[in-house]
Amino acid sequence: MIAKPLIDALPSGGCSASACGSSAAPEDMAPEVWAKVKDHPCYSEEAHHYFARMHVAVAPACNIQCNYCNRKYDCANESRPGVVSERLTPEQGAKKVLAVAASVPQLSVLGIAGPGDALYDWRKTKATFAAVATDLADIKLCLSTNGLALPDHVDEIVAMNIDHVTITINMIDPEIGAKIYPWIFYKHKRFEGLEAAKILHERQMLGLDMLVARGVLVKVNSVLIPGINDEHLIAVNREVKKRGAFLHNVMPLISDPAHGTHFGLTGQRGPTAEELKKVQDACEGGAKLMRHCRQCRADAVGMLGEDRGQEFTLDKLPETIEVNPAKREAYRRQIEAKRELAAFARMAVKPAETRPGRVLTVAVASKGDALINQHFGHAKEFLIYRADALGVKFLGARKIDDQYCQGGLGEDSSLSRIVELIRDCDVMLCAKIGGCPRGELKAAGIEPSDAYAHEYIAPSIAALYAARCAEADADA
Ligand code: CLF
Ligand code: SF4
Repeated sequence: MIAKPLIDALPSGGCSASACGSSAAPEDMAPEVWAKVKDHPCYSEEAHHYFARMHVAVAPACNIQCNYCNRKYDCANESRPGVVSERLTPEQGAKKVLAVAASVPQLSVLGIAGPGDALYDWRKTKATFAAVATDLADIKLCLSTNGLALPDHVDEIVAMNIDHVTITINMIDPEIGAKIYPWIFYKHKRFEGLEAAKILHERQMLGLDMLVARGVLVKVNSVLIPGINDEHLIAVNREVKKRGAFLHNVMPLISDPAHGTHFGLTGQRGPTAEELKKVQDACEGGAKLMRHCRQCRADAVGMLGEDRGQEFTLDKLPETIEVNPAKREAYRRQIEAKRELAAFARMAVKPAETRPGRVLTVAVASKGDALINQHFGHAKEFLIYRADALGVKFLGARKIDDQYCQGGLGEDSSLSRIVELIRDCDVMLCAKIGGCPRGELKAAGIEPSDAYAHEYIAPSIAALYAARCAEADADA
């Protein structure tokens, strides 16, 4: 539903179709790969505008120790450290998935990411997946592992149709690994230091090779630990690309003494946003980067920017749950129609005209469907895009801790934090904004605009970029 005036306004400069949402749009990949990722919100940036995932914490045991983990909490490799989820039996986990599927039509993926290691605790992971696969054929199964036990389970992973596996790979040099992993437990024996890191590295590489050979899509998560593996992650990126990984997700270490981890207690800090971006940018050209990860809660339910876990705790699950497959199917058809329109909007953008050196950084308030459709005051996150002569590129999401509008009133302290959050942006696009925040943003040098309300994100930014270039040309 891209507006005609917007298409007309589209630039001779702007975004090339392949650059808009480039990392995951259908026009950018082989049809068989697109078929696998098109409804996985983590494996496709495009899909994350439409589909939701959930985690169930059914696998508590772990076979290694990471210096950024405290076992009191869930596996920090795929969930925000310091968040404890409700531990579930496989039966409870499967029941919870049914309950979510019955009321969240966007739900397309069940991920098991702990609270320990999904493969070390394979019996429980498998029982949960088996129950869900029987009841809900339209749910994709996804798991995350540290990789140590992975080579032992590849056959079963393939047999169970699990075609998305994440391996956390923080190093390919065991000397660096020894600074991250104090010990591992392997073949009924505890190994420490360099020996432990060597075994872990070999098992991770073997597991990655085996999955790729069997056609499973592998995402690699790497925790960026300043001073330990920051430079090294570029070599990790190149190595996992060489071995066929589909996606590389460089995540910032979250380190807080209150979490009681080794790193938290010894003062190891996490990276700044600039340091993270620097490493991500340096990795460009290698394995494709995931930039839309939200470092989920361990009991995450909903779209990636959402936390609906508290709506589905065990005590809130109904006795009997009925999932209506026809209703879910109808919803998917609606989504397909929306994405066709979004794809049309991307295709409508004409190739870029070179405007060397001109860059526009844009913050967008969106509540999904790839549209600029969120009010400024209700935004819980901003999507950050960069437009330049090469096109429009998604850079990542920034979370707003306290939304501006609370109980119908604007909150001044939240406003100043929001302004700080997007201070490096030139423009903020949203569906609607009031006078007070508009003034504050302007005073900070950020142009607020609701001129593209309910339009598609990428083509709107392309049009805006072109308009800015034209203005600059006229002034020159
Ligand atoms: Fe969960 Fe991970 Fe599967 Fe996604 S999360 S197991 S691949 S279904 Fe996604 Fe969350 Fe980032 Fe993980 S946004 S933390 S990458
Ligand atoms: Fe913790 Fe996960 Fe590392 Fe195990 S693999 S120690 S649960 S972060």
